[in-house]
Amino acid sequence: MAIINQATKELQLKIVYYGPAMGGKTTNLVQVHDHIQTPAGHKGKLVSLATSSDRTLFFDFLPIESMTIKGFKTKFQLYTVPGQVVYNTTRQLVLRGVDGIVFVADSQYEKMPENVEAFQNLCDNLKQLKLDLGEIPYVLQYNKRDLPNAAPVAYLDFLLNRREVQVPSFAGTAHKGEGVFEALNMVTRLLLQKYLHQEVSPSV
Ligand SMILES: Nc1nc2c(ncn2[C@@H]2O[C@H](COP(=O)(O)OP(=O)(O)O)[C@@H](O)[C@H]2O)c(=O)[nH]1
Ligand SMILES: [Mg+2]
Repeated sequence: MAIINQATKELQLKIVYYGPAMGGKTTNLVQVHDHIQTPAGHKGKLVSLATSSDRTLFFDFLPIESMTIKGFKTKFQLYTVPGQVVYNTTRQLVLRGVDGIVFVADSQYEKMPENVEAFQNLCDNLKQLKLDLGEIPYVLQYNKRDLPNAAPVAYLDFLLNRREVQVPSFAGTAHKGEGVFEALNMVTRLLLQKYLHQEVSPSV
């Protein structure tokens, strides 16, 4: 749920990168952080909470400031979740208050069970938070397209993009920056559309 601060005229939106372990979520955030164009001083620091043995133990966080809508300065906060099943509590915590989602799938054939499981886990965790994926803007990124064992996009769509009206999906090679801003720009566009059509009401 967007955080609206009437006093500072800020609209804060939370975007969570979700997906199986090692699919490329952190790589997406690193690329965004490295290449995003923002006015000087408006790019937050990329914070990683991780241990030396497992860089996806906790989460990564990147705040970005964007345009002004209806007099409100919009701020996006980008988070990743840990992929490993044992960290489901952390995933639920990170999902709390989510506004938009980039689901990063691993295109490799052998990762399909993990992709499907992560997507199901996303739906389950949202349900626990009394949220419904049908009401949250999200996009899919089919990452690791550069690998020889990448499954066809149509197959990934068949497995993961099953809504009556398909959501936008993007081919990604995140470590080269491909498909990273395409996915982020689309989810932010969907979010801004949603809030432009909603009356911004005071909640803070
Ligand atoms: N070949 C290839 N490797 C990638 C791609 N994106 C990320 N990686 C690598 O995959 C590994 C896991 O990425 P990471 O971002 O840590 O995954 P996370 O667990 O989802 O956060 C790292 O070694 C990345 O460099 C990609 O598009 N292609
Ligand atoms: Mg990670």
